[in-house]
Amino acid sequence: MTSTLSWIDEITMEELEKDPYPFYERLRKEAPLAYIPILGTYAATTEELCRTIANSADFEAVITPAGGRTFGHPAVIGVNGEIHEDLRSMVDPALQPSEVDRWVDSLVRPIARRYVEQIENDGKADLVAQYCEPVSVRALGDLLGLHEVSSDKLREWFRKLSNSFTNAAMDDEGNFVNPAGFDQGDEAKAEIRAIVGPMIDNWIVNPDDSAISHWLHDGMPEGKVRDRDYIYPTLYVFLLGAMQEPGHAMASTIAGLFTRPEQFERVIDDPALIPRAVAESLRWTSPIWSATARTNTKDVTVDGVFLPAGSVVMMAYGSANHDENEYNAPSAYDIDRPPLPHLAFGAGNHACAGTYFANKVCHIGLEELFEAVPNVERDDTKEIDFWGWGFRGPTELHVTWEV
Ligand code: 261
Repeated sequence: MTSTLSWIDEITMEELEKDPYPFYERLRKEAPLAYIPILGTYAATTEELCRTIANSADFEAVITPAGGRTFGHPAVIGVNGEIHEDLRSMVDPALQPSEVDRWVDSLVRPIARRYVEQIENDGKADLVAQYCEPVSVRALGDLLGLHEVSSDKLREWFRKLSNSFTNAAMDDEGNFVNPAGFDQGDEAKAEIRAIVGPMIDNWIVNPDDSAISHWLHDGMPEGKVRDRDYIYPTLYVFLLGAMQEPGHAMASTIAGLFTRPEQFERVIDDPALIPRAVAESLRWTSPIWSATARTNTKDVTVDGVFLPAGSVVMMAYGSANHDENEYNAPSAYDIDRPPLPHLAFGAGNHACAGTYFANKVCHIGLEELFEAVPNVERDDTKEIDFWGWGFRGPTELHVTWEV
């Protein structure tokens, strides 16, 4: 299947990964709901279409082809009805704001302090590898109960799962262009099962306060636990998105602030501005840029486009968050813009379960960093390269400071 506009047929995954914004800007103008041959799916690219489809009774969640190949079934992002309700009832309790408020500071602040201490006397760092990613994975890793798994191993897992999940390129016959791209995801999953499996064996007989232990036991009849094969796909969702994206969000916030030195100075002087700086960053470079999808349960026509029942529509939230009809100069990072809602955490009944926790991790992480090294500066000798179409953020963030 080809699209009606020939330029849409020519886009490559490499171009999208390097910089999806020009392509999606043109889609928003000329074909806001379009079939994208390289993805083998439709894409919804404006704020209105994403919000409408995410809340529509004619659509339900579906995992993308490469996502399904990577996570298997039943992953919480790709199921509906009773299974979705059960998986949300499993993951939601620990992530309720009132619950998170009870422990998030004592969980995350010491972690942030520990990673700050490892760099604060160096006068320079790559904040992605040495701070944002480690804080992100350690916070969630400890919450899940994966204390024994090193931060470097958790970073390796999310990277392998992420590369596999976004290995989306499809040919005209509906086959993956690069099947070997799933090998690293398979490798990560095999290792996850080898390491987490014995931990699950233990949690079955010795429940504790870790999230995975609760996933096994909560809401189950006396003496019964959820089957591990039922839990694994949703654990992979967490080990990818929930591990990677707070790190992306912190790094993008710092990169955004580097584009506005005067705003950066205000945030350093007044940490109360950090939540605003993070919120604008989530709009500006949405970490989950285009990774979730919906399918229509019957034939529908949306925005003049006929979608036969069972079509797959990717939600390009990173594009919706640059919608010119919603945001003035959307590609500018600006903490002073009107704080309009954004779609970085999705919408509807599949909206992110971890919104509150993820924001807290970012706030606390940046508070501790800016408090310890308030004179942090961008290392101008190094580029800041953003990468990713499914998930997006700076690949490295080199900074210096006077010690
Ligand atoms: C925790 C959210 O994780 C994901 C979201 C969307 C796609 C893949 C993910 O792992």
